[in-house]
Formats: sequence, C-alpha cells, structure tokens
Amino acid sequence: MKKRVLIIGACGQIGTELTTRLRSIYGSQKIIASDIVEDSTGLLSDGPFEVLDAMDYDAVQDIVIRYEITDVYLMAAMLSATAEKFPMKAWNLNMSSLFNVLNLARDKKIDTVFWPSSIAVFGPTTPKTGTPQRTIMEPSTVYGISKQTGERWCEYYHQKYGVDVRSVRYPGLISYKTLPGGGTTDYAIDIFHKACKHKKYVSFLGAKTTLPMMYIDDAINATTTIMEVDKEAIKIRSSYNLSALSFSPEEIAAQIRSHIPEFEISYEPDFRQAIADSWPQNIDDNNAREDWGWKHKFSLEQLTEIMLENLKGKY
Ligand code: AKB
Repeated sequence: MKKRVLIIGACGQIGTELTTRLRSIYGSQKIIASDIVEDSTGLLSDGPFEVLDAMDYDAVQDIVIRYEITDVYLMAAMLSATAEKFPMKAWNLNMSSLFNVLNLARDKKIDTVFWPSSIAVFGPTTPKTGTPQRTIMEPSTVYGISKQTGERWCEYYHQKYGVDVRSVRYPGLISYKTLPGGGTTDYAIDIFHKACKHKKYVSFLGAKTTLPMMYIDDAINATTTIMEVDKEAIKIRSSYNLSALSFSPEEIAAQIRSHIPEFEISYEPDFRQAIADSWPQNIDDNNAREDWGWKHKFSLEQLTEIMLENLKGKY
C-alpha cells in the first residue's frame, strides 16, 4: 500500500511520539515530520523533516505534492490555557490549519485526515460523569469553542464532500519524552518532573479536581488504530469520546508517594481551575470501543511507575 504521511506539529507532545510510532510501522522515509520550528530535541532526526506553517495553505500544499502525501495528521494547535491568553491567535491557528487540510482532502490532494479534538468540547452544562458521546456541548473556553467548531466542520466536509476525516477527543495526556504545551491538564506531567527534582509540587488545580487522563502510548494506539480501520467502521465523523483513567491532583500525589514517601503537594489554584471545572470528570467512550475496537491498557499505577522511572535520571 502506498502510504505517505505528513505530520503537522510533529515537535509537540503528541506529534513527537506519533512520528516515532508511525516511522516504526511504515518506515522512516514515508513519514514526513513538520513543525513551525526546527526539531531541537533530535527525536525526529531519523527521517524527513520540514519547517512548515500550518496556516500557510500554499506551503502545506507544496509539501503534500512534493512528497506525494496520502494522509495528514494535523497535530498543531494552541491548547486551553495559552488560548485563554491569546484568543484570536488561538482561533486563527486552530481553525485555519484545519481548513487548509480539509480543503486539500476535499480537492482530492490527500486521502485521509486525522484531526484531534478534546474533552474541551464539553462545558459547564454538560453532564460531568459518564459524559455521553452526544450530549449538551456549550464549551466556555476559546480552545473548546475552536474544537467544537472544528468537529462540526469535519462532519460537514465528510457529509458534503466525502472527506475521510477521523478524530478522537483526547483527554489529558501523560508523557515523559516531551513537555506539554500550555494545557490545563499539564499539571499531571509537571508533578512528576517536580517530584523527581524537588520532592514537592505546587498544584495549579485544587486537590479534588478530577479530570479524564490517559498515558501517551494509549493515545498513540488510539490514533493509529482509528486511522488503520476500514472507513466503513468509522460511524462518527465529528469526533469520538476516548477514555482511560480519571484522577485528581491528590490521587496522583498519593501514587507518587508510594514511590517517593517524602513527596509533598500543596495547592494554589489559578485561572486554569475554572477551565478544569468546566470539563467532565469521566466520559463514556463506548462508541469508540464498539466501532473500531478501542481499548486502553495503562492504569494510574503503571503510568506513575513509567514516569518516575524515566524522569528520575534526568534530575
Ligand atoms: C488541555 O489541557 O488543553 C489539553 C486538552 C485536554 O485538550 N491537554
């Protein structure tokens, strides 16, 4: 099968690990990594890399044609906390990059698009627990509004133009290879770095703020699986709920304490508390499980072990 993939936003938290995984499946030369900046980590040096502005249609099209790209993974976005500081910049980036890729697919220059949505599509009026696939969605953040709008456009392009676009609503993702970039769930990564470095952490979310979370390997598995299944299996063309774990700062701190008994946590909630409070605590992802066989593997205990094991040598 002639598959050539372009990853836009490859230097980010998900993009880095997605590039590595896709290169191990399809071969390094078939996976073109790109980002607005050069890769400073060296993690993407085993294959082609292009500096690319996702908002520049001509530049994206040029790379699509030059490399004969079939699939695009659009991972560039401004996340929830940063987007509250730069609303128009976030809106412009999150929407124009999506339209660039959807229009390339509409014009048959690429076959398939992966675009990530988020639990941020939900808002304060959404049921907080067991959040259904289809429910009230009144997001109260700039990022959430852009993701919900993006979902509507994905479904529209599928119905109107037959675009094969696939999407999941990621929860907070936990990883150690790269740092997250400006989200509300970032505390759940930062806590591990600070635990290894200082044995204490000041949380910007309150002790009992429970949010949906997932270990990065599960998120990458979901992403490659939804892109590999036959298109008939994909029954939802907006975005699928995707769930694994839910925990609060005090629960993750307790897990860390089982490895580092002297670890201390204190709480100083900031503007991100209101964002977290507007999101569900756990969501129902039965549609993903039934339609394309999604299954998560990693527990809170396992991810805590992996994170501490990999970060302890760093400090
Ligand atoms: C964020 O916190 O903004 C992201 C997300 C849940 O989409 N991690």
